[in-house]
Amino acid sequence: MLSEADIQGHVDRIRNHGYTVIEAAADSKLVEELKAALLRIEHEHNLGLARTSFEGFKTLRINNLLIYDDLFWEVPLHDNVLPIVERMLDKECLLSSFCSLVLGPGQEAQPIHEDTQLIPLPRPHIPIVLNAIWALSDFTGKNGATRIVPGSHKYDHAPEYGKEYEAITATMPAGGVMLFDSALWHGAGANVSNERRFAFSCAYCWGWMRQQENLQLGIPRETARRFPRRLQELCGYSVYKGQFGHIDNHDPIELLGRDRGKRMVWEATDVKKARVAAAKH
Ligand SMILES: O=C(O)CCC(=O)C(=O)O
Repeated sequence: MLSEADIQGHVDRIRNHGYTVIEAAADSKLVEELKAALLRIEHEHNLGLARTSFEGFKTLRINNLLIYDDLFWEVPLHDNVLPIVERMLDKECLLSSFCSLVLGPGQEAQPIHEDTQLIPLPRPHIPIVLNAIWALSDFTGKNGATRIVPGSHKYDHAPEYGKEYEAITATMPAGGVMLFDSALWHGAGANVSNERRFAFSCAYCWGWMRQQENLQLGIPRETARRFPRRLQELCGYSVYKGQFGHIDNHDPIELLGRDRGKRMVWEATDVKKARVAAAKH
């Protein structure tokens, strides 16, 4: 469990350097179980390798992970990560995407990029997406640990696609999580080892943004009904500031059988006014 000082320390490092590493965020039991679940799903669903150079021809990416195993629900909600995200964005943040990143031996280095570089905002800008790379294997210089360019989240431009940049390698033992501002220049390293590098990418964005994965349509309603409420909210069954995301003035969480959700801002304003007036009499 993170202390107040831990949370602030991580936030400061992300603001200053663009990234932080949460050592031993996940214990070894959870890491082994998550890895086993990935292997089981890969075989049960006969999932194959990615088909683009960006995603990696020798990389297994399983998108929309929450539909495959209830164990994965723990990842976006994890106590050692989510409080830092909520402090940097706010408590109405959303899960943007959640996928596996399993780099096979022989996988070439991924081009250096920003995750949000296609969004036409002038740079530098406030953090809009935070990406948590979960190491489920020891991340080493040989098996493709993520490469990062510290401080690049403050640059006024995005990297040129395919160009080589000086980068450091984010090595960490399994169980570690590197949490970074998605404007940080980064990319998976080359896997020149004989083993697969297991990882997750679990990205969060503001509640006023479009999520990278369409989780409301991609996750069957019956699956989302079984999620803990916080995960339902993270997946978009929520309204930002009582305004963005409503359905006919209702909070979409009600679609999942929950009691009345958040009031819309216009209704909440009247309720507050009435309360103040009543208190005066
Ligand atoms: O696998 C990694 O280490 C990073 C992957 C990544 O940055 C991406 O696919 O956008």
